[in-house]
Amino acid sequence: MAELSIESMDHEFNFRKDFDIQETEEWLEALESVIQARGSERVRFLLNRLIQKSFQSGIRLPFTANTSYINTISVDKQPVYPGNRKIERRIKSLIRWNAMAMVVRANKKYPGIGGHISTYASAATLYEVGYNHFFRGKGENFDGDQIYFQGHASPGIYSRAFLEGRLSVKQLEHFRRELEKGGGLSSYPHPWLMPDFWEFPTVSMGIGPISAIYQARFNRYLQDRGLKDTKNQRVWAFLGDGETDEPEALGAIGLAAREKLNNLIFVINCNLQRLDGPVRGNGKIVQELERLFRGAGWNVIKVLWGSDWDTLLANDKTGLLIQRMNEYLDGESQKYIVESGDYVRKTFFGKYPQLLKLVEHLSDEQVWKLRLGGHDPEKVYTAFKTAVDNKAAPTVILARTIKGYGLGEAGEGKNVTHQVKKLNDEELRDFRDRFDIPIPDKKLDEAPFYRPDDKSEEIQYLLEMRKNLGGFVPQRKTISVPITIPSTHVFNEFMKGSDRDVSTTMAFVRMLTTLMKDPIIGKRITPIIPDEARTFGMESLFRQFGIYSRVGQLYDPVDASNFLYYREAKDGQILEEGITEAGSMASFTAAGTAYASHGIDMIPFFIFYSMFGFQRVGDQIWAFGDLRGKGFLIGATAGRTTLMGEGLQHADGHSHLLASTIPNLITYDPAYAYEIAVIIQEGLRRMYKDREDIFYYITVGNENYPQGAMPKGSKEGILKGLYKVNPSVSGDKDWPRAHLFGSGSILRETLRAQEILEKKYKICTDVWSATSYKELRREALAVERWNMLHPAKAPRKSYLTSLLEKEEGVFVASSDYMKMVPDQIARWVPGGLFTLGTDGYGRSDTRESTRRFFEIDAESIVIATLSRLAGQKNITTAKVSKAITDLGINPDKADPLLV
Ligand SMILES: Cc1ncc(C[n+]2csc(CCOP(=O)(O)OP(=O)(O)O)c2C)c(N)n1
Ligand SMILES: [Mg+2]
Repeated sequence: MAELSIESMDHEFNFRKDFDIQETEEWLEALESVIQARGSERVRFLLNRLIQKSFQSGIRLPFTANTSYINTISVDKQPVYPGNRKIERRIKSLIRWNAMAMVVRANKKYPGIGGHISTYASAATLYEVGYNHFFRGKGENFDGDQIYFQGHASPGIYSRAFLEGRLSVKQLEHFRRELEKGGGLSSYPHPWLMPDFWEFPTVSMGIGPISAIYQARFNRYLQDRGLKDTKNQRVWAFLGDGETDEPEALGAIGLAAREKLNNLIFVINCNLQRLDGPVRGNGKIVQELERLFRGAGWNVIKVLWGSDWDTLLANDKTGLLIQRMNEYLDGESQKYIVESGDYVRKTFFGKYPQLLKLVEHLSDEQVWKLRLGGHDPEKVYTAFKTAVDNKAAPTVILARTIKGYGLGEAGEGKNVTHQVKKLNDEELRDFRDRFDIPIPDKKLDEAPFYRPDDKSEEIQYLLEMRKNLGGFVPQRKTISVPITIPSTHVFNEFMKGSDRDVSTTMAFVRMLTTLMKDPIIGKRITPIIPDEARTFGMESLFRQFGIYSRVGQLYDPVDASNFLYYREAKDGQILEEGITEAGSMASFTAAGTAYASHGIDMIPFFIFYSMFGFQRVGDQIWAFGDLRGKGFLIGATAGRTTLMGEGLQHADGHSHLLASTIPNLITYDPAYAYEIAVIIQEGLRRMYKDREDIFYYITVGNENYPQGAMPKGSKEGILKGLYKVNPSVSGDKDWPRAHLFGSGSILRETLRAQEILEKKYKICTDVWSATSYKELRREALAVERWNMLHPAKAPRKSYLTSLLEKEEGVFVASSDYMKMVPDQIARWVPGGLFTLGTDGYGRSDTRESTRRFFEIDAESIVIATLSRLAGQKNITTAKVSKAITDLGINPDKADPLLV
């Protein structure tokens, strides 16, 4: 027998091989009588015993995590619908209309401005049942549910807010034209752009679902640590079926089940289509998702068929209708939407002639209109109600819908529907008639917005329902009472420096530990680590602060006798996420936005291998910026040559370049513990006291060296990005002059170069610590721009210009990052800046060897400096040639960028 898929195995098993129908009937009758007499618990028990017995007898049952392609909840388990179906349908129709009109009007006026009609059209019932009966708003004593709306459904969400009286016609008119006078509406959910409205950016697919999972988990963390009562808050995540192909979308579903997050509900809108075409033309996306979620341990609710199908299913005694439902492909299913009722009758029901009888009383139109589950409010309500009542696990609702529902010829179910932005007159008329919108014919071509009077039944009903549920959603509110940040003395010990060799990572960990002990902010600090604590020397935190675990520690840890044992605890403070940077970033997001989503300041520190930060989870970091998140990203084991022996997949030489792309991210590449202390202290002040919507990226290295003492008056320079850390010591005023910029551990190479330059080549050399090229550039650009726009006013001077304008000589920067990083400020440096950096893949080797390889070590800095001086005719070229020989530099070695 050829290998069979799970579905076909199922169906072979059930139907084709039944050579003793009578015996089957007897078993089924017996089962039925147990159901009647003893109930489902007993049935479960007996079936499990039978399976166990079969297994003992060597019988292997086909594995399937699937159930049949029918609704999970049977009709008899359906609760009574609590709302007024008729008014709710009217409201929904109006929302559908205005959502469509927003996109159509915008594109009529500005062709190409974009927007989506078909996504909301398919999801309208899912959202409306939620709005009228489930989504709880932020009330007096309750912070409401956290709802992740599907990004492309935004026109529908705006359209509802319009009916609720929260948005004006003008705002709707300015959908996707935010620069219009009076403002407009952003294309998708962006808290950065609409900070009082949107709470969670979701439009980069996959980010919504993973964020929602970790949000639900973080709510538990707040609860278990006694920081906030979040017991009744639920997290709803709405996503597309196509979106589930994003690794982030399903990558963390195991965690949600393991943590028994019954406060989490996924609603997957299974319209079977994505942008280009079907999600699984040759298969069944719902079944595939069911397998994955059930396998992971979720409560799966399929909402596939509307009430119209209940009678058909009840009338079918052959089992063939379910069989037909099981076997037909998504590609076929999509075709039924664009074909006629006659086609559906012939090909869907007609495949098994017995099934034709089931629909013989229905007209072709009625056959075509047999409604799907996701468009039937009763079925959707049933699923949502079951989900919120579920106590054991997270729930996923797989709701079968039609993409572009109601668009008819304009795109309903068609492959192009995702891109439909315009409707012609006839299509508008059809849409109006189908949803019964009171727009007269003569106005139709304008697709005007329509909102009934405030006193109308519809508006009254909708407002009443929202009032019952605690207020409008979405609504973003921020904290009113900020946390007090600790005073300077917490950081004092780091200002003096140390003779002992210490890495900046070790210094940072010590600082973090001190902060975690602070009586006020200590509890709010959330260290997040993706299985690298030992790499960063953070294992001491395990015992002291505990690793958060909802169940505590149910086993005796293998290292229990050690002082620093692996301690899991219910009130543990550390989020040890395991090997998932994406998951850790999602936790960082939940914590860093708690000030808005929970009204409580949390201070997350996400400490990661710097190479697996920006280039791995960069999009989530971008979303964090959009979210106005607060916190510290710590890129540890940073630098392309500072991390020894690891080589090209580990050695980060570009995270600072990637970090420079995030507008509200403040980045630093500090060399000394005191610099980190100054930066963190300032970060706490700016983010948590002054409430700036910024966050921090700080790189720390694992090279041990004596930590310098903070030079007097250097605070401003540390924060602004550049200060003179070691002026020329033995230099003579008449010697040629040079300035060396160094950052992170490469500052030490710069200091060594200074010594060589002064002692050996009589160059008067100053060394500067460049803590942040990004900060310097940002300020210089702002000043430059101001001067450009204010020609008649006295020009302003940037920090960089004021700092360097009186300095003479050449400027050379050396960095453990790509040359582009220091190059960011080159145009404001007098005479230009010559940069050494780590462009290229590099090698795994020692620090010394890789620094020579990349030409960023002291000797290379010396050559670069002399070469610049020769270029300015301050020294002879012969002197440079001699230095190349003396310092053992091979002038013909391969360019590290290319090898
Ligand atoms: C990461 C990412 N890749 C691509 C896109 C572009 N995109 C927007 S919508 C869409 C199709 C969405 O399909 P589905 O998830 O099924 O949602 P539906 O509109 O069908 O509900 C795509 C590819 C995106 N927004 N994010
Ligand atoms: Mg889809």
